Amino acid sequence: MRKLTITLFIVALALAALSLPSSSRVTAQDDDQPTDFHLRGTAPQIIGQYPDSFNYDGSQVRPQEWGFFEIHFDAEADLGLAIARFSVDEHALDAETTIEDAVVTVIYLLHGMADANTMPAYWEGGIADYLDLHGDSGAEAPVLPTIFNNFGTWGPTLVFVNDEQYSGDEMFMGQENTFGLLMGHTMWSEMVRNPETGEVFAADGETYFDPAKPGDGSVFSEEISLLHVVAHTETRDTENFPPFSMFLHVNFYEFEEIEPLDIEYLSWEDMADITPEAWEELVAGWLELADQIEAEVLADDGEEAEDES
Ligand SMILES: [Cu+2]
Repeated sequence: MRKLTITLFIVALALAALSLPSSSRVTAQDDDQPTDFHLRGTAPQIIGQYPDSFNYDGSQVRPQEWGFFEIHFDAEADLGLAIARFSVDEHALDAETTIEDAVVTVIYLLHGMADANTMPAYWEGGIADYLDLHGDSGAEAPVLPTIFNNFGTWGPTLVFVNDEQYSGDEMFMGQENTFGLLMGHTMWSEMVRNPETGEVFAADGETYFDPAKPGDGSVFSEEISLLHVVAHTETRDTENFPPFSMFLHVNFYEFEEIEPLDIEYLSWEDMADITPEAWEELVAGWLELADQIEAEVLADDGEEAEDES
């Protein structure tokens, strides 16, 4: 398996080196492209559940009643805050936990790693912008076809099911996991799935994508129109795909640009000597912000429903 992974990686690198930029894609940073992102996604669909959170045939892609993914990212400074919250009808989170009629909240509080030297170069410090990921891009696991993204992020997250934290592993990024952090990843991507059926196709557009063939994929549309929420543990579970004990994967299909937040973003320096009291206050603040956004989103939904009737 290890040998296969290394071979795939070398093949991916070779392909990445050979590939020429296609006309409709931006492969290098233009000076006039924004590096500041303020977005609110809605229309959530949960992608699969334990033991398959990519579900290429779409059979376990389930739209949820309501939800939002609000993003405030500064890709230059690698600072920002993003909060997702969505209703869940029924969902197998891990081998032992199925949640029902719940509300899940995911908070992306920091980006990258405490020691900047230990992260992959393609993370660009934690918030990368205008880049290909997955497939044969040579960046990220080939769990999806190669897709172009306006941004991709990596870093710690907090997950709550209703008011209760779903704590991660005992260790996180090589340190004692005092705050119950999980590993987070987000992307703002091309429409890699058929938004109606949830399917992800190989290059022929007919057979389903197979991660064993990372270069053989296609996208439903090249429009940047899909926001991804990912949070997972570091503990391995080879019964699960991807092989972590918990892997949460949610897509948001509608989005609008919004105003920046008037807050100071958390930095790794702040985090290094944070007190338990300060941490509690921060978490309470993020959850309060989530409540405010939820109220706005539900009020908007109510207005739309009224317009339709
Ligand atoms: Cu990704």
